[in-house]
Order: sequence, then structure tokens, then C-alpha cells
Amino acid sequence: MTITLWGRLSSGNVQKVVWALEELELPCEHVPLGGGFKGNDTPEYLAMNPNGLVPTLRDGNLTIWESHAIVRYLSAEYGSGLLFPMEARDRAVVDQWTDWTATTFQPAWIGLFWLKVRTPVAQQDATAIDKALAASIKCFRLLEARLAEAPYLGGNELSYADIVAGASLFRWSTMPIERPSLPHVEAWHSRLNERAAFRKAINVSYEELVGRLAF
Ligand SMILES: N[C@@H](CCC(=O)N[C@@H](CS)C(=O)NCC(=O)O)C(=O)O
Repeated sequence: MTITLWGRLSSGNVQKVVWALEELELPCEHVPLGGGFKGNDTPEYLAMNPNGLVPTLRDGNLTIWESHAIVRYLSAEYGSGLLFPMEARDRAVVDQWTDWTATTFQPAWIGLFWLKVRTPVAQQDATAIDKALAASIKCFRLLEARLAEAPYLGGNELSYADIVAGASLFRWSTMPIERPSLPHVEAWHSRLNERAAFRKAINVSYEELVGRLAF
């Protein structure tokens, strides 16, 4: 079955899917779309993803959007235990961190990225940046406490929770901000950075996004 992924590789949400595909060694046809590539407002694309956002994935006759749903699907369908714990109790912990990333962690760090990186310097709002930085640090401290207990968010094995949360790490560690020292988060980052799949998907330049609120 052919897997197709639509989305620009500079999108953090697309990067999660690329990372999962690489971990699972799944061949994929990639269609750059969104951002400068445009194409996400055509009737054909909106028929697949009514949000007009990226990523979208097609696997045979299944078309799916929402990065976390895609990563979870690929892990369940192709992981055979890799990335996807087979026990419901273990999976509950993975889903906890995955859903927390969607609802709390990602809005915080992406919010900061928009305020500090995507907004042109002359338009930046220092108070909003401080608030977003504080919200991000609060989340990273939660990760620090979890990673003091276990090498990965789900426990001893890499899972899709590490993919969705770890997609933040390149941008977080390179944004021009003051970061607190978080040794367990840094050790987790180093552990993930040893993986070719992480380096390929996540360590991607965001130069085209600097000072650019829209395409
Ligand atoms: N909740 C969605 C968010 C998708 C999203 O916001 N995608 C952004 C890129 S990260 C997008 O499509 N922006 C428009 C564009 O790139 O043209 C997901 O996780 O897939």
C-alpha cells in the first residue's frame, strides 16, 4: 500500500509524522504543501483535509489529518509494539503525555515560537513573550520531573508521546530565549538526537519562518 504525506517539512506538525515514518522505516511519497508551496486551499486538498492545514496522510483508502492521530495510527498499524505499547495501562500513560502535548505543552511552546521567532522584531510584544516563556518553562519543568523517573515519557521505551513532545526540542533549544537548566530534558534531547529519524525530521532549519507571520 502506498503512503502519501502532504505538508511542508518546516512545519512542526509535519515533522512529527516524518519522524514516525522514519522510525518505522515506512516508504512514503511526500508532497510539499502549505506555506510557500501553497496548495492547501484547493477544493481537492480541502476534500481530504477540511481544515486546509498540514499534515494530511493517505494510506491506501484511509485519509487522515491531525498530526497526533496520524502518528498514533502509524504506530498502531505498523509498530508491532515499537512506539505503541500493547498493554492498555502502558498506552494510557503514553496517551496522557500525547494529549497533554496537544492541549497544553504545544500551545505554550508554539505560542512562544510565534511571538519570538515568527513575529518581526519591530512588532514583538515583550510582555506577551515573557508570559509565553513562563508558560513554556512550566511545561518543561513537568517534563523534567517525568524524565527524572524514566528515560522516555511512556517509561523505558520510545513511544509516540516522545515524538509529539520531542518535536519541540530543536526549536526550543535554538530560539533566542533564556532557558533554565533542565538536565533530564537535556539528556532526553541527547538520547533522541542519537536517532537518525529524529535528526532527519526535527533538526530542520526554520530560517524561512523567521520574521514571517504569513506566506
Ligand atoms: N492540530 C493540527 C494543526 C495543524 C497546523 O496548524 N498546521 C500548520 C503548520 S504547523 C499549517 O498547516 N499552517 C498553514 C500552512 O503551513 O500553510 C495538527 O496537529 O495537525
